[in-house]
Amino acid sequence: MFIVFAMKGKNINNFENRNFILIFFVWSYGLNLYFYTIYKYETSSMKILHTSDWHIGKRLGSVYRIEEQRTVLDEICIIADNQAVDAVVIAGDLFDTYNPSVDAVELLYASLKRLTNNGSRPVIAIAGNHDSPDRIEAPNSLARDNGIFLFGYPKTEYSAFSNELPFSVRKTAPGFIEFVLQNNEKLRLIVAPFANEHRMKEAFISEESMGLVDSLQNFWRSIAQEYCDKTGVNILVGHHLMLPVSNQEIEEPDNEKPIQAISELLPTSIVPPQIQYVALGHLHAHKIVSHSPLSVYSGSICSYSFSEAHQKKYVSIVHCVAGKEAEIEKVELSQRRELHRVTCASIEEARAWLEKHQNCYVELSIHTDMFISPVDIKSLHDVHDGIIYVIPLVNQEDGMEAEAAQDFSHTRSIDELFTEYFIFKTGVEPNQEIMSIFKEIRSEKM
Ligand SMILES: [Mn+2]
Repeated sequence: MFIVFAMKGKNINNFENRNFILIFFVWSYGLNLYFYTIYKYETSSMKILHTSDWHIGKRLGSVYRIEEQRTVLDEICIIADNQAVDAVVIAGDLFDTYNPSVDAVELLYASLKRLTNNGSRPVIAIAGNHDSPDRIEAPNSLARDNGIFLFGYPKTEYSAFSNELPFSVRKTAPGFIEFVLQNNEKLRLIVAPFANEHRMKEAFISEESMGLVDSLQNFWRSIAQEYCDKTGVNILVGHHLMLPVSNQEIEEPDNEKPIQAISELLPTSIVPPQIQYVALGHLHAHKIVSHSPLSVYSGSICSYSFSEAHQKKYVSIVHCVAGKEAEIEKVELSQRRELHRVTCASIEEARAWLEKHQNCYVELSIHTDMFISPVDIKSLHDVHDGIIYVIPLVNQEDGMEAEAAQDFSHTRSIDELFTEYFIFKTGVEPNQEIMSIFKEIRSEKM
């Protein structure tokens, strides 16, 4: 007689907290029973939530969207809890400006704190090109005791410490941190906040003759060689333009401070081979830029310009097992307001569209024979609270447009054009004083 049975469970002692499968073989020979047991450990996978480009405090036109951002960040905290992630990584552009408002700062800190789930998981955030590196790092002495780790510069280093939290920081180096999580698994992060050319040169001054791309490659490789073996999960988090060499086409977000001009494009080939996942920030659309290693822009959390209208927004849930390739699933964010770019044939058609599509932001282009009157504009705003721009498309007969353009560029003086523009914006003619200021500025420029 021969019996095999298996059981699955969890091994909990001081050293291990891993899933295992036990397989029992039982056989008999005459009256003697023999037992044979095999333990097979399954390495459990680590789950990391990757998000970026929060741009807290960003306006759309004149609309301040912090309440919408509060709702979406609340949704992200709920996703982190429901998915029971082991760590959270935020890849830059936390704020929209160097000097965010007090309520933007409050919302960032409250969200980071909630993401730690009462200090039970580390939350790691880096500065993007919209962030002031000093401002991002300022709360560090308070933040780290709550499980929050903020990196503003390429060579920021934490000192190793252990405290009341259920995870610890075991090893650190400039631009590197290793956590030992609750289940004793190791999470290593190479941390690459955005740095403009000046900051890059400052950080890598001795290697300057090599060029910044080579310097970064050498810097990351030496970290990876020293700290990133196959006994832990190895991740690089960065706010850079990073692409496979073959794919140089890139569209940076509208109204974004471009980083292509001031920082070199980084090929994914410079990522050290030990790295299993590259968590990127800067591009606002979710994008997998490479599969080897898996390199992903998680995308912004809201649509921040009309070029992002109709884009879906996500956070990434990254499944990592030490020594294996990472996998991601994306979770759509549903609580944000949609952006729409709409063209209508008339005011009536625009009003009908607006009545049907509430709770969104709209850029409305309307065909009209003349400029749209203030009364009509008000009638649109009366039925919708999310109109950001109204663009009149003045119907012209064939050929008129070209003539008008020529008229604009050749036959009219700059003072005439300014007067016309001033009337268009304010409804009144500029007085003598305004005209003389305008002339003064104009002569300075010339
Ligand atoms: Mn950015």
